[in-house]
Amino acid sequence: MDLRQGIGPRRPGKTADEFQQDLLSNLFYRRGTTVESASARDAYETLSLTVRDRLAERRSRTAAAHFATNPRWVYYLSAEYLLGAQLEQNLLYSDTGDLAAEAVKTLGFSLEDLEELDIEPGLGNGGLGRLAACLVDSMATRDIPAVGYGIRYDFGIFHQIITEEGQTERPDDWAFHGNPWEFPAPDDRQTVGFYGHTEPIPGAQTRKRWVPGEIVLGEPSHMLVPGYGTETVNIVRLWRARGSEASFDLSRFSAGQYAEAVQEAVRAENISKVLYPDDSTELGRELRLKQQYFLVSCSLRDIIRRFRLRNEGWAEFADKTVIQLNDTHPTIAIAELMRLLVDEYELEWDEAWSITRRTFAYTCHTLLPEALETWPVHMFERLLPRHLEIIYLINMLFLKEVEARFPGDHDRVRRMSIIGEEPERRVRMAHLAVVGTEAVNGVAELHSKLLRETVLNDFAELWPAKFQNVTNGVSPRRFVKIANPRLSDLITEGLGGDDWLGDLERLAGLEALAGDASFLERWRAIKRANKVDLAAGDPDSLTDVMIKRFHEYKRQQLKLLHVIAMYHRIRADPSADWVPRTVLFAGKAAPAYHAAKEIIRLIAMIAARIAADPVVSPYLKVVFPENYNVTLAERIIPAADLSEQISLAGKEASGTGNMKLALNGALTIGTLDGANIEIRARVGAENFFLFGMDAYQAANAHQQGYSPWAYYEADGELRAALDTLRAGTFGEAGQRVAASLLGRDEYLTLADFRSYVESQDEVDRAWRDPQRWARMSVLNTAHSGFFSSDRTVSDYAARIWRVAPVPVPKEG
Ligand code: 8GP
Repeated sequence: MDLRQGIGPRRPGKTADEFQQDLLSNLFYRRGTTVESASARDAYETLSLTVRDRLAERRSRTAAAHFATNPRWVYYLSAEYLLGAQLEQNLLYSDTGDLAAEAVKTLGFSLEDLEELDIEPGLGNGGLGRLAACLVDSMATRDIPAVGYGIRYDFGIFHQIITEEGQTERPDDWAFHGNPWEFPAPDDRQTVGFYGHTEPIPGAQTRKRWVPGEIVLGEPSHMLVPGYGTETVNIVRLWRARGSEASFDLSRFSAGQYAEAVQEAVRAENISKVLYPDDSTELGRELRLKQQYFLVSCSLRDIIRRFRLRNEGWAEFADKTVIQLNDTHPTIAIAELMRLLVDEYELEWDEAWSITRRTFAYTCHTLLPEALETWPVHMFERLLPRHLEIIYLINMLFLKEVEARFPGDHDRVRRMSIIGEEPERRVRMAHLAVVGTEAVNGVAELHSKLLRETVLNDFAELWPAKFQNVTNGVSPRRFVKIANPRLSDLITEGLGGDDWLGDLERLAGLEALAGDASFLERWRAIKRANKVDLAAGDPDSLTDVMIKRFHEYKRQQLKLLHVIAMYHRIRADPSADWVPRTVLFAGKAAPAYHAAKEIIRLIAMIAARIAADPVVSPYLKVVFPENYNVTLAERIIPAADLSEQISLAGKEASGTGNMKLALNGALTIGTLDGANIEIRARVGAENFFLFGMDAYQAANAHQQGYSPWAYYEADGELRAALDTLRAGTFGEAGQRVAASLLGRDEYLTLADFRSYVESQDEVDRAWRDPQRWARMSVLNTAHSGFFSSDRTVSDYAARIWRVAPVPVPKEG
C-alpha cells in the first residue's frame, strides 16, 4: 500500500474570507512583506500567486486523471507562443475575479491597478505564435491531455517605438520583475549536444555513436494553461539554456580573466536569449538552427520520460503520443526521434521509422516560398553531424519509393528530394516535415488547397490522403469576453446566458435580434463607448483598422494609396459631405526588413501631414499606436468598425485578426484570401466588402506581362496618389515606396487599387445608414461562431490526432 495515497496539501478555499486569508498568507510568507508596506508590485505578485494556487490544485487533479487514463497525449511543439497578459485570463478561468477585486482592496489597490503590472510574455512574432496560444487554451477547454513545448526566451519580440523617423526597436525584458505564473522544474533538466563527430559501432548497421563537441543544459519551467468551464489545467513547458558546470572556467577566473572564464556559459545561454523577430520569412542563421534543435532535443527527451513513466517498451509509443509540429521550426524532431530510437534505444531502423511517422503531424502556415526553411548542408553537418546522416538515409529510402511509383521521372525525384542541390546544397525542412509525418495540414480552405496544388503538389500526388485542412480559430474568451466586456454582456443578455463562451456557434442566436431597433441601438452605443476608451480619434468617425505585421504581401501600401486618394478628394472639395474616418495602423516590421520599415515611416509622415492640415483633418485622421502586441490588440479590436484584410489573394495563409475583428462586429473589407473566404461565406456576401482579383488571377499576372505603369496611366486618381509620393511630398520614404510600386509591384497593389477604392466607396455608403451598418455588424458576430479555436482543436482531435477528451473529476 502506498502510504502517500490521499495525502495532500490544504485545498485553497472557495469563499471570500478564505481567498482573503490566502492572499494575506502569500503576502507574508511568500512575498515576505506586510499589508502596511506592500507596494503595488507586492500586491500584484501576491494576487497572482493566490490565483495560481487555485489553478495548481486543479492541475494536480488533472495530472492524476491523465495518469490514471494513460491516454494518447498531444504534444504541441512550437518555437513561438504569444500568450498575452495572464492575470485577467486566469481570474476568469478560475472564476475568482470578484473575490480578487474585493480582496486586493484591503491591500489598498484596485484590480485595474494590478492588471497594469501584469506581464505579457511576447514569445512570438505574430499569427503563428498567437495561434499556438489559442490552441493550448482550447485544448485545455476541450479536456485534451496536452503539453505545449517552447523556448523561454529572455527577450521576447522587441518593443517598438514609433517616431516621425519610423520604427526603432528596444529589447523586451519581459520577465525583468519576475514571472509569478511560472513554476521552475530544475529536476527535469535535459542535456543537449551540438557539433562533434560520429563514430561507427562495431557490428551495428545503422546505429552510430555521436560524440558532441558542446554540451548545453536545458532547464524547464512551466506555466499553467487552464481550460474554460472545465476542470482541466494543462501546461506550457518552456526551456531555457544554461551552461553546464564545466562551462565556468574557475582557473581563468582566478587568474583575473573574468570574461574568458564565462565565455562558454554565455555562448550556451545565448541559445535562449532572444526570439528571432522575423515573420513569414526564413532567416538562415546558425543560432536559429541551434534554438530549434535545443527545443526539440529537450522536448523529445521529456516526452519519452513521460511515456516511460506509464508504459514499457516501444510498441505503444505512437498510440500514446502525437507530436504536432507548428510549422517547420521544430521539424528536426523527426531526425532526433530517429536518432534516439536507433542509436540510444537500439531499435531497428524500420521499426523506428514506422513509430516516427505515426507520431508526428505537421502544420504549414505559409505559401511564400521564401518562408520555407532550408539550411545549408555544410552548416547542418557541422552543428548536427549525426542528424544529417539520418536525414540522408531517410531521403535515400524515400526517393526509392518515389522512383518506384514514378519510374524514370528524374525531375520529380530531384524536386522532391529533402536535399536541394541548387544553387547550393540545402536541407529542405518542409520536405522532411512531409516525409516524416502522418498528416499535413494548411490553416484555411484556400491555403490547404493551394498547398496541394502548388508548393507541395508532388507530395500531394504521392500521398493524397495525408493532406488535410484545419481552419484556424481564436479564443472567444480572450478576444471577446476579456477584450470586450460590454459586448459580451449584451450578447449574454441577448442569448439568455453565457454558454456561447464555450460553444461559440450559439452566437447564431443573435440573428433574431438583428432586426430589433433597440438592440441595434445598444450595439452601436457599445462600439462607441469602446472607441471612447481607445481614444484614438473621434468616436463618431468610422474607425478603419489595419493591425498585423508589416509585410509587402499584406499590402499596407494599398491602404496608404487609399488614404492619399481620400486626402486629395477632400482637398479638392472641402465642403462636401465626407464620411469622417480614423485610419488606425498598428504592427511591427522585422528590424532587417527595410521595405516594410519604409512603409511605417511613410505612415508616420502622412499622419503628421494630415494632422497639420486644417482642411483635411476634420474628416481624416491617421494614427499609429506603437508596440502592437496582444494587450494592445485587445483594446483596438472592440473599437473597430472596419477590418482591413487586403493581402494579395493567395498569399495570406489564413489570418486570425480577421476572425477576431469579425467576432467583435467589425465589417471586413477584404480579398478572396485565406480565411476571408470562409468568413464571407458565413457572414454573407452582403455583409462583407469584397474587392480584388482571386488567387488564380494573381498567380498568373506577372507571367502574363503585368505592368504597373498601365494602371498608372489608366487611372487618374491612382496616378495623382503616386505622383504625390514621387514628388517627395512625403519624403524619401514616399519616393521609395512609389518606386517599388512602379517598378515590379510584386504584390499587384496597383492592379487592385480601383476595385479597392470602389469597395471603400461602398463602405461609406453603408456607413451613412447607421441602422444598416449596425445590422451588418450584428450579423458578422452572429455568424462567426465557426472561428472559435475550440472548433479548430476539435477538428485536430478528430481528424489528425485521433484523441478523445479526458474529463477531470471535480474536487471532493
Ligand atoms: C502565419 C500566416 O501568415 C497567417 O496567415 C496565419 O493566420 C498564421 O500563420 C497562423 O496560422 N504564418 C506565419 O506567421 C509564418 O509563416 N511564420 C513563419 C514560418 C515563417
